[in-house]
Amino acid sequence: MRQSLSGVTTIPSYKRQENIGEEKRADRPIKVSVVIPTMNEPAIGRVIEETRQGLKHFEVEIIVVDKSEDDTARRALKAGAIVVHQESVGYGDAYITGFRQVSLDSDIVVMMDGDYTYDPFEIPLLLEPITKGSADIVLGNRFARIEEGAMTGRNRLGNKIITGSINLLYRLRLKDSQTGFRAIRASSMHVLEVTSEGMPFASEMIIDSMKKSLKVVEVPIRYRQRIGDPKLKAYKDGSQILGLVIRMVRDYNPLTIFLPAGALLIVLGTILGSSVVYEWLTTGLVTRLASTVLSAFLIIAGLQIVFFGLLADIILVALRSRH
Ligand SMILES: Nc1nc2c(ncn2[C@@H]2O[C@H](COP(=O)(O)OP(=O)(O)OP(=O)(O)O)[C@@H](O)[C@H]2O)c(=O)[nH]1
Ligand SMILES: [Mg+2]
Repeated sequence: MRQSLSGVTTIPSYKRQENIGEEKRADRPIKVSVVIPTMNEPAIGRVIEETRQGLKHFEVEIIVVDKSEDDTARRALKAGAIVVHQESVGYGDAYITGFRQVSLDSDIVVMMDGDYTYDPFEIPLLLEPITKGSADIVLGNRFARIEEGAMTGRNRLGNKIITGSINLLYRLRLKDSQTGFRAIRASSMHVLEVTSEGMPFASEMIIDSMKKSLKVVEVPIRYRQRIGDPKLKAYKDGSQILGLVIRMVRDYNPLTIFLPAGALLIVLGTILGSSVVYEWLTTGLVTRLASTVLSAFLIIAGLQIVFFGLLADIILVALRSRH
């Protein structure tokens, strides 16, 4: 059986709490676990203090997963967080590590950067759709209230391309797929199987949520300029994220990629070949050898791609029905 993010099996061994929000819990307040990955974050103390204040009506645990060379861990500990040292490296790996530390009686898990870009007082906005029972995963849309200079033009463009691709391929209408401010119903977190160690973690989480039929919603949030140096490497992380999205579509729904790609080649081959056929029909001659060969090649390659997609789809359906 595969391991889920929590480190327990995908079917958790303890009682799942799926009724939160649908049925108000009279016995105890809702417990929120806030997981914060940090790599040299000077604002961490302030982030932790404001998180506690912002969540004063909830039971709270704050888990900092640290990979710093400075005294971030010490400051987080002083501010009252549970601090876990990250053995490996990477944004995704930090969350996988942090999720394993979440208490078994936690109801909702919040993901937040330690750089003060997100407003901890807005955490309740993320919790509301879950407590009301209308979502399993809530994403904070930064573009709703983004401050001047909070995101570079390059990152904004990269986000648009990645979010557009995810929307197109998974039939979603997200505005900000790369947000680091999220809330997840704890029972849903245990179901997710996300393994990306780097920044693609954020995209894989959305894609896996679609596979698991979890309800994902976006809420508007504010986004401020970060305090401290950015860790995101725009080109490297951006291309890794796009690669992941394409691989996941190929593996999960191959027809989405192979059908249009094959159809495109067939259409191009047919357009090119139609002039050759027209010439042959009107004059009885075939004079353009290169066009003839290329047209035949495009049509055959297109058909092969379509058949490959169909075959891959049949194999996937058969494999899924066995699980
Ligand atoms: N533990 C750990 N934390 C990391 C790692 N990489 C990034 N982080 C933290 O993850 C959070 C997100 O990284 P950021 O650099 O803020 O990335 P971003 O939010 O996409 O970019 P900005 O808009 O510049 O903030 C921050 O709190 C970082 O300190 C890592 O390898 N390990
Ligand atoms: Mg950040």
